[in-house]
Amino acid sequence: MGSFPQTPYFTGLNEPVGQEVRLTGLPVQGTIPPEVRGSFYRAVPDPAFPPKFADDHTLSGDGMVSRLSFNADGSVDFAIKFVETARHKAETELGRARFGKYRNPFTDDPEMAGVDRTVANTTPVWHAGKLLMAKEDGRPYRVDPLTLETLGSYDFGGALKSETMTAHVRIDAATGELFFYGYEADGQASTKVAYCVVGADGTLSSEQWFDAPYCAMMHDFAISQNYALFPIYPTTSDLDRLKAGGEHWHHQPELDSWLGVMPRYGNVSEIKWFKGPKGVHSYHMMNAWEDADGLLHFDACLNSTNAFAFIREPSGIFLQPWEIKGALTRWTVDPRGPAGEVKESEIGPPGDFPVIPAAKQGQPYDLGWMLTMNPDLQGPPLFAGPVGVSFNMLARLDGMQSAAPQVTQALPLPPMGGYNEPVHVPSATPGHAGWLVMIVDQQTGDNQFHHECWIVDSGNLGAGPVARITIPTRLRPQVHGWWVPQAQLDVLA
Ligand code: V55
Ligand code: FE
Repeated sequence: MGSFPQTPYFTGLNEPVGQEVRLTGLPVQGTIPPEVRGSFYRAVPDPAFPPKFADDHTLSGDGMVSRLSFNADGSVDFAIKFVETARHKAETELGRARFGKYRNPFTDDPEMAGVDRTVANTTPVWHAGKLLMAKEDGRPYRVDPLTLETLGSYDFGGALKSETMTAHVRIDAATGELFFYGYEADGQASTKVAYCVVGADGTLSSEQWFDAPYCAMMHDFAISQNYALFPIYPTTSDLDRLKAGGEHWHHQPELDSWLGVMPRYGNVSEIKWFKGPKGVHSYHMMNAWEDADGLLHFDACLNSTNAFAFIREPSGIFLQPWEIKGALTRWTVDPRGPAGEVKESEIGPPGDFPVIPAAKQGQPYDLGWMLTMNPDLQGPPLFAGPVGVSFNMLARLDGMQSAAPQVTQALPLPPMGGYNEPVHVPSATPGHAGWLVMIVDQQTGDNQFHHECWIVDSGNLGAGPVARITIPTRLRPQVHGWWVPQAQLDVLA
């Protein structure tokens, strides 16, 4: 067995851990609000074996599912376990990597042909009493939410035709329906996109396929009360490049971006494609919503190019981090009129990992939170994650329905500190905006890190965490998380 490449994607906080851990009764400082009762699930990529290619990166890591359980008696337990994907099993059998480059099956060991190569490493999705570990290049794996045992690849009881399901789903809180899509739905570099609706009971009730304007990395989408919105940014794939052993993604700054809009219960033939600016890219949307005049607003963490250097550089784009412009950006369209261009306005800071209350999904909303960089940091940031640097400031935005939302509160971290994406836990107290729960990483020395889970009053960020739970084991950066209230787990037991 070789060793891990000594690149930023495999060293420092990104150094592989690969240990399954279970810890009970974690040390708690402060007071855990009684409303924070349930489980915080996290998806953590962690390569079990050194990659076949030295230029591999953090998106290829084997999915681990982690659970922080906030128990009725105020204690907190921690567990992390590999998702036992077909790929992880095949590699564990020989004790080495058998799959090649990120999303390029033509670089795999020949005997792996036809073996599911997804690593299920991006989002733990909770819906209809099932926990699915999702990654956009394949179907999700279902895991037991209590034991974290892997139950197998999941296709909605045989109903799903698409070969892929996004890691970014949207749930309408009022109807309980799950909306998702899968892109490259019938194979590598395909333009086919499957748009799916799942009832509150978990039944896949609709799957319709359409063609994207080109094969793009469709990482996230949005719903509003009446529409489904599919953004297309010019990070593109190409079958000939894949067959030649190249990268799955190149960013093409000369191409237009697009926003596809259709009635969310309509027919895919009704999609209207609104044109956006050339070359831009977003990983995550904060929300989409309709105003009183029927205009449709689409709020995304937009960047001037793809945020990942390992996608830009093979595309021939060489930029310093400070040359990349970003802002929470609103695209407004009239979904009833002819498809034209989006109307664009900057409405917030640069950054990513937008969070809103689950109840506001697809609805007009007032509040949002996101991660950003502290412009006044007095020291080095924390080097970690796929971008290379962790976000070090949590920001709250107010007035999201206005033309000029404002950052009203912020919680910066000290030098060499970084946030993982928060989850929002609602509060039953009228007027209380709820809690944010997240892992905070702090570098304390040369290759030494301290990890805590923080609970922050989402209406009083400046006060700092109301509770800090130490996680006394080495953690790798998370991608996304999900909050499941205790009552929804109690019915399973
Ligand atoms: C992202 C993450 C992925 C992936 C594609 O954060 C995009 C964005 C963890 O895997 O495969
Ligand atoms: Fe994501």
